[in-house]
Amino acid sequence: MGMHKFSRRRFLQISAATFGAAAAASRIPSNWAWASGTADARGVVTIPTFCEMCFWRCGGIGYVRDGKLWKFEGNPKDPLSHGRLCPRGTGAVGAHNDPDRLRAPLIRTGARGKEQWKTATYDEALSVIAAKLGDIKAQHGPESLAVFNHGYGQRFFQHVLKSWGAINFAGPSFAQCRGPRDIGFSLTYGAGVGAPEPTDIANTDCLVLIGSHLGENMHNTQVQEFAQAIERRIPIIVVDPRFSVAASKAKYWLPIKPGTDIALLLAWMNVLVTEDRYDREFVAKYGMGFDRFEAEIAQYTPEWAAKLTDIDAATIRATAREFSARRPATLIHPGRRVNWYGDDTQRSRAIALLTALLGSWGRKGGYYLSVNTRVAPYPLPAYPKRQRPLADNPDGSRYPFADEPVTTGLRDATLTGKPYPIKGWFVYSTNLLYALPNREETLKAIGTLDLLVVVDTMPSEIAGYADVVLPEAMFLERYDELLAGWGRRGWVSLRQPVVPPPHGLLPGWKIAKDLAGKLGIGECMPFDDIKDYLRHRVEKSNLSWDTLEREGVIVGEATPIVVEDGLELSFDTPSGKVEFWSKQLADHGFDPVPKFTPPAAAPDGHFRLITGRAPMHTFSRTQNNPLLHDLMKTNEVWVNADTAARLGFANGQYVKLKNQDGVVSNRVRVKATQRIRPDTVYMVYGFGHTSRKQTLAFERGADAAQLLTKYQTDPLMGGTSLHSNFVTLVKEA
Ligand SMILES: Nc1nc2c(c(=O)[nH]1)N[C@H]1C(S)=C(S)[C@@H](COP(=O)(O)OP(=O)(O)OC[C@H]3O[C@@H](n4cnc5c(=O)[nH]c(N)nc54)[C@H](O)[C@@H]3O)O[C@H]1N2
Ligand SMILES: Nc1nc2c(c(=O)[nH]1)N[C@H]1C(S)=C(S)[C@@H](COP(=O)(O)OP(=O)(O)OC[C@H]3O[C@@H](n4cnc5c(=O)[nH]c(N)nc54)[C@H](O)[C@@H]3O)O[C@H]1N2
Ligand code: SF4
Ligand SMILES: [Mo]
Repeated sequence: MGMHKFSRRRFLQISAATFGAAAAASRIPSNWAWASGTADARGVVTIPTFCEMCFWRCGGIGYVRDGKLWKFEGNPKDPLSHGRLCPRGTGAVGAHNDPDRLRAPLIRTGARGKEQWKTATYDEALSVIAAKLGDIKAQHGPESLAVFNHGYGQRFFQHVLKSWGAINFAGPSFAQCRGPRDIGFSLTYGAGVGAPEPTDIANTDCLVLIGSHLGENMHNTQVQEFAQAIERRIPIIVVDPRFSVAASKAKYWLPIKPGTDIALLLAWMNVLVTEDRYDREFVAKYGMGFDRFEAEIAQYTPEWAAKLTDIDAATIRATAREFSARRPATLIHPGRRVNWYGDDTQRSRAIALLTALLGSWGRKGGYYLSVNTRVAPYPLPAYPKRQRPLADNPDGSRYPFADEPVTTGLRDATLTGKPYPIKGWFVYSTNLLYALPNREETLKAIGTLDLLVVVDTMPSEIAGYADVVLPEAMFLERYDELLAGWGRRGWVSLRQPVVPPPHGLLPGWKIAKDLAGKLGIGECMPFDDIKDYLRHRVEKSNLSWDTLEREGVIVGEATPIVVEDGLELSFDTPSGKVEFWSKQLADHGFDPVPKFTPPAAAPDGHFRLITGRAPMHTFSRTQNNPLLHDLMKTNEVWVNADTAARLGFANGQYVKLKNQDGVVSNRVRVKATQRIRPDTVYMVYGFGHTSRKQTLAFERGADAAQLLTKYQTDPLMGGTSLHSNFVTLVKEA
């Protein structure tokens, strides 16, 4: 995107995993029981596929009994699930059975957002879309369609719309999630962390979680390794304003003042450098600009940080000594959702630098370097040449270090009409009204559109505003693109239908293919059945289709992923080194070594609102799932017990939250607890649904996203802060 010399390579690729069909086949036991489509003695059919209840993509096995989906369990062959799913994965059965699912395409008849529709056939709905897209293209050009997409099914829609000429594609996984982290690491090592994170929790001797709340954040493989780490009794250090589940397993809980992590990280680095506890060999061999870094870091004493963070200097020293004593097998976890305060790229860069001081990059018990997988492509026609700049970041100067498009940048372009008008939104599997901060802006932008298409499985809030809703079969009912996995080894997973979709619902690939036909570009989907497409790719890669269908996953060979195994480190930064002092940041007017700026203080009587996850729900997508709803029906607002007492709120009492801009939430129960700082309140995000068609989730709990009217944009890459709003607690009338 930009003109800067900055790596676009997201994952350090040490070798393309090689798959020999013979080698892979030789590892498969001959008595394999899960032949897809064949029933066992009890009449139970088992079919492997991979999960879409979140984006971790665990391999699972669907069980069908008497023609009905019975259960979904982990696939023991799968490198992510190791045979076990998290509660949300198991709950996929509820997503299949949810009576509130979308059943037919809808065409809007009332005003936007009024949820008035007529049902239509896919053919009718796609005709309406194709006609509107034709108008948009004729009047404004194909660049005027913005595509918001997320999740694994996005691939064929992306392909068809790119073939049609669309160029603006963005997902919340960048600016609203892991983007700042990956850019912070890229600026330091020349490679982002990527997902799944290459954190060697399995082998670490000391785990530092700074904000990352594993155990509530249920990313399966990490949680399994975390459980083992607890059993191994390694020291765990948790930095969180809230006593998280992880904190309850920790040797140290540091209840940091929200927004001051950079100060703590700088002080930790100060201790390592001034007490000579860092990895001199790593720094000498791979480091660039260490002298300038060292000179700058000298001022950040634990005493300096104590005043800012509310963590006393002795604890800062003790924890630094604790984790540096175990280097390089110390893991400072990079977190995942890091869009908190608008300075998040620098916060992540500080984590990357601390990791470098510990020498735990590319090391056992620290970060390993993921192995990539290559699968042969299917021959498809080339996309039309791009005629205009990307709308979110036209010349790369708006977000100089962004290496993916920024959702909120596309929203801005829609609102301003600059650099050119955006007249259509095509939304696939992302509930933009919950995922982006400042809902008013999203609604205002939607108000300017000629066309809003939403592809979803549920009557989500964003679907409520669509002109045309295209329902999709859920993941247990469809094929999708192959998964080329990366991690300790490379692997390939197959998503395949376990049960047929109800109500004649179509899978995404088929909807995309039919849309291509209507748009007159049918040649971009030159296969009748997606199985032909998938099989071609698999066989071209010298893999066995039969094996993949039967086992769901084929795992590549082991190659070195840490220095201890013989891995040679290299760095794709401008200097080819680990950049302790970043010239590219200095050249762009940013701090070459992270600096701490205090976050805005709370207005009088207000509390900072922070959010996170609950183990049994994913974002805003599972609250109506009957099985997961049973496990957790609503959220609560965590309030420090003393604060609650001072304000006269009893535990369990209903309150409403009112933010600094006067936005008032739905009612929610107070959880009065010592497990949170007095200046902060906490809620699980994703509740408080406003879509009436989600009958179980409707108005259950409070919606944290609604209260995020204020946000800062990270000047390096466009990440939007989600922890910069303040609330008061209001008694229910
Ligand atoms: N306030 C606030 N905002 C946040 C976050 C936060 O913690 N707080 N978290 C951020 C993060 S980390 C992320 S990754 C994003 C997540 O953002 P999103 O991915 O947008 O998350 P959801 O809100 O779950 O919206 C997913 C939508 O996809 C639909 N869906 C589910 N499965 C399928 C499918 O198979 N096919 C189709 N077509 N649709 C499907 C669901 O019904 C739902 O409407 O949100 C970000 N935004
Ligand atoms: N069950 C479940 N698991 C999930 C998901 C889900 O929806 N449900 N979503 C997945 C996705 S896409 C993502 S991105 C991850 C997100 O999960 P993580 O990356 O682990 O966490 P966050 O949601 O960013 O952070 C939440 C934690 O940060 C703490 N915190 C808030 N402010 C501060 C601060 O200033 N300093 C510090 N040190 N801590 C702070 C909060 O109290 C909370 O414990 O979860 C993944 N796993
Ligand atoms: S972590 Fe849970 S929800 Fe996510 S893919 Fe794995 S089993 Fe599914
Ligand atoms: Mo995320």
